[in-house]
Amino acid sequence: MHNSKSWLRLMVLSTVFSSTAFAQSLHYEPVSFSRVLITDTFWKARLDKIATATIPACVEQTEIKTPRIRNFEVAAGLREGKFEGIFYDDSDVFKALEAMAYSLKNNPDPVLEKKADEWIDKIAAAQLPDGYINTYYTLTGLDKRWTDMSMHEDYNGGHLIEAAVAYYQTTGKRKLLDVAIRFADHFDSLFGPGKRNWVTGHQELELALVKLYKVTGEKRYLNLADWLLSQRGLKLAKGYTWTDWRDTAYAQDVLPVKKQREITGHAVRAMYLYTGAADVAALTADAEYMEAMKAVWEDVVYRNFYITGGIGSSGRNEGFSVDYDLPNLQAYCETCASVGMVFWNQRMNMLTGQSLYMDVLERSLYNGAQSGLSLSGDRFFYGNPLASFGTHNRREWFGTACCPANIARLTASVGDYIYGVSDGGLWVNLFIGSATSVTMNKKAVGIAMETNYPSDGKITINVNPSSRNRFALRVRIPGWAEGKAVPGDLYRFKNLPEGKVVISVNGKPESVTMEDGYAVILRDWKKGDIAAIQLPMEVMEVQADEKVKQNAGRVALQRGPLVYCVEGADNDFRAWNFVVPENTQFKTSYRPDLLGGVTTITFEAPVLETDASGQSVQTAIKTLTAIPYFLWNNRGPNEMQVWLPRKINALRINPD
Ligand code: FUB
Ligand code: ZN
Repeated sequence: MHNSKSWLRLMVLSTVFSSTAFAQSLHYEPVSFSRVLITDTFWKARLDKIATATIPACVEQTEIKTPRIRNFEVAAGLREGKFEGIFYDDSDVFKALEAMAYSLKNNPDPVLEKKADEWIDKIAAAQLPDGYINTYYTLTGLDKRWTDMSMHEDYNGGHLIEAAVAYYQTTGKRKLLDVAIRFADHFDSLFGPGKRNWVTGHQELELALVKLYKVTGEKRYLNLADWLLSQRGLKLAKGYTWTDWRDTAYAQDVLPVKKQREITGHAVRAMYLYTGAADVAALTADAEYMEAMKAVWEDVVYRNFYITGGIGSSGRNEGFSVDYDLPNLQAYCETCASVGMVFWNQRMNMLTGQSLYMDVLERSLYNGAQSGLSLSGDRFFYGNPLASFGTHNRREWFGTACCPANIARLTASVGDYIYGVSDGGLWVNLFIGSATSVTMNKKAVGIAMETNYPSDGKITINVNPSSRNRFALRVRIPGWAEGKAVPGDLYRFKNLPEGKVVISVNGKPESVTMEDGYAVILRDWKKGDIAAIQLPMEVMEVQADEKVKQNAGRVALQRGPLVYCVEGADNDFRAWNFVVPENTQFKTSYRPDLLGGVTTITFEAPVLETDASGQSVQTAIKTLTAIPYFLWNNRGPNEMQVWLPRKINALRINPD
């Protein structure tokens, strides 16, 4: 890890090498989803499901089965009625719209676009002349608006802005963007230096205002985001109405953001806060934000992080409890919190150029977040436990329905996380079959990545410059490929991988330099060059720090970026009745027939069984099958475990 001095130095250097108007402190600027076409089997299949099942499910719930769109119609005077639902329900409409915007890029669909335009017309019609937009207060009493900081008016507005920016980027249509601008201007007219204080009860507007700044170039929005951050920790928040446990730590409001060093409270609030802070830090080069976020990030990843990339172990506050308290059965791990980890870690990666943040992002993306979505695309987990007695099941929807559209918008926007561009550098952060075109040294360069990752570890990157072009291809080498399970010591691989990372160009081994976890291939690239990377895809046994009591005497399995689990559906409907002794041999095989095509891990293990009468027990050696964790519960409610017992004392024949 870098100490704080080198952290600052990195920031200064990155300022010097910045490549775009908005990248003062960034090592690279990400290539937008709107310029990346996803082509690979893993992600294309998921994007197709988002288009054909997830978004239709969100539309049906939002428009027909729940009153979310009706609230806008009533607020706009298009129908009679009153507000129904929860005060933050508007946000689900906006998040669904944002997901539609991303999805329309990879899956153009005129019918869906028409639906989005219809919603946008209703939203625009519900906006008040002064720019205010919120169906709850419009329909229950405008005299109460902006009086209670916990009532999500600004959170809803933030999601409006995110949707508007995404829809504008995909379609070029401005109508929703203009609604968002009017809302932001309305907020700006009321709050800010010399105006009223506002310590939001749910962060979100900060990161959204930065997006609005980037798309409009209007500096007021960046200043407002910075000001919102600066409001926290000053004991100004007299406007929360929440009670008892919903204290200031819950909303990360104990200390000013720049002084924060520990993770506290509600996980989604925290993730959105630090994402916004990182965005502001990137544009203002504020070293104090950076210091704070680095410390808080370490507190999350070193002590409060699940192997699945999930965070927020406690259902009590939908968030963090005490260090190393990481229960498996009761793990809360809200889908939205993993989505937020992806947001925040991308910003940290861009700010530092260090691959370890992308390693964390990849873990959360492929495991904790994707587990929130069924293979069928229309069932969702709100919490993502790491063990089950067979009582958990994904659901069609929730009263508080933040997670479905959140996983939809993240998955549909996966194109945002793959490539980055800096002066003289093309960054490859994730291994996803895709095509894009970037500008390097003022000349166009076509890029096409091909891979079956995460099923196998071979990645080829076709580089097609319009003419000979000298630049550095910077390919992230995942920590796990070099034997480091996670940054810090919370989880360790039992052994180092036997395979090595191999890099070649045009079939010949290429010598590379390593910089902060990236293999840097600097050369004169010409049309048709192919860089190939082979990552070792061995089954790795993971052990947790002994301070995680819940994982004592247990082991988890990981292959590539995927964490595995044992699910009853593959193992005589039991997942608690076996042990994994030391020196167990693991085999892998690709099963095209299973769960849409999956690489399974099989191993021989002693299994404890009862006879038919249930009165005697016996052991047998059986072949057990493990599947990627994110795929569990696609065959109904089932027993499941990620952390597998080494010893017989942790074994349960019949856990319920
Ligand atoms: O408050 C809005 C959303 O509802 C939060 O982000 C989720 O955690 C859920 O509490
Ligand atoms: Zn959620």
